[in-house]
Amino acid sequence: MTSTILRTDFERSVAAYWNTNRNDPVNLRLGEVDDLYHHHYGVGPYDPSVLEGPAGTREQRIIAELHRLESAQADLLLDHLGPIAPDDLVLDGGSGRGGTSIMAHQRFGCEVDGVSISEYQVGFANDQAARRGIADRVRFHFRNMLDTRLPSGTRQAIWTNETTMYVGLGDLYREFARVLRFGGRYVCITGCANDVTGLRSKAVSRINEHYTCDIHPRSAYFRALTDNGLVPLNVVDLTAATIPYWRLRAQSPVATGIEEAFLTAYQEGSFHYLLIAADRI
Ligand code: GPP
Ligand code: MG
Repeated sequence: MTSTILRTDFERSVAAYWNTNRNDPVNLRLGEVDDLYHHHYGVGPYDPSVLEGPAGTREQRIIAELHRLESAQADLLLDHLGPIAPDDLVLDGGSGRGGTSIMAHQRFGCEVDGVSISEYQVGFANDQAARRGIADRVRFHFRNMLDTRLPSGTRQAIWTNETTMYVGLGDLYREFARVLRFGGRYVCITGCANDVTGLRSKAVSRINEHYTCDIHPRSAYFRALTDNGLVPLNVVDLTAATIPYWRLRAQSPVATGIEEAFLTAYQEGSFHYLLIAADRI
């Protein structure tokens, strides 16, 4: 069936991955801690005591600690959005199971629209908003972030939390520049390949293969932002801050097998975990 939401074979294969990846303890068991379901990684040091102590509670303590680091990552992203008022509208590009969107509404009281090309994720995230009684303020749509169908110039802020490796950056930032207001803020957290070490390393290629994504080089972000009137304000290298998350995850009962590729890529310097905040001019 042809769809105007899913335009290419690549997008259909990405949607199929997220529509069928429904039994993912690394995300569901973490989300069950406080009903915030994330699809991104974590930052900050972990408490090493979770790996010790009573065996009966160890597993749950590791899960809770991984979840705390993932929520800390989302909080850090929200810290960079600038002032957001309750009557502001914001957009979550690639909203997953809704975690960052719900946190944004809790913090700012703003209205959030999230878009995802996975109908399963959209349904899951809308259920979360309904269960919290905030479905009138936090809405998730089965839409493509390259074509959000939101009115032009209406958003005070937009973020992408580890989703830009699924799209062409030129197309993405053209659309974001359209829907942001003048002076609105865009925040991106992403993993990107290091131009200085060359093209994709083996470890970065393994990550691409694992998630069916296409990790961009660092240079591509700044070129596409500048080309579309998005002027970087803050660039934060979070690589050192995310390594502890991967070390803890590698020792956890929810490890998926991709942990060593991330640790290798970050430690060899072929890959960076970056936050970029930019203003629409
Ligand atoms: C996944 O989060 C995030 C991505 C697939 C994007 C790739 C990110 C990079 C920084 C390269 P997830 O929470 O669904 O992954 P997992 O199931 O492994 O926890
Ligand atoms: Mg995860």
